[in-house]
Amino acid sequence: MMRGVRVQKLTGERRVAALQSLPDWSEVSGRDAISRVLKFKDFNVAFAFMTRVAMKAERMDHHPEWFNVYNRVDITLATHECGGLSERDVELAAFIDANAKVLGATL
Ligand code: HBI
Repeated sequence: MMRGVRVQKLTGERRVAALQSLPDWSEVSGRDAISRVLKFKDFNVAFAFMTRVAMKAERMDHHPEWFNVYNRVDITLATHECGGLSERDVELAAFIDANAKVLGATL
């Protein structure tokens, strides 16, 4: 669906506005990417969250870099084909935030 479409790297004012719309995300040092750590009640809830995000990622053809131990999920978002942040990262981050909220994430 989005495969093959040229992805524009976010720069300047558009990048600043995107980061302002995602206050729970941090810029990764040393690369143009954003990250967020989430904690859930237990592994079951964390994995339910990951399943929702995985299905969204598959629909978008846009995949998180993530790490899970028990109830914790560390997520990094970047767009490899543009070597930085794109609107795809912003869309996936907003989806992650909405689902984290529904599933009672902390941090
Ligand atoms: N996921 N985060 C991320 N960044 C990409 O550039 C990316 C992806 N998933 C699939 C994908 N690119 C494909 O479009 C290409 O690797 C073919």
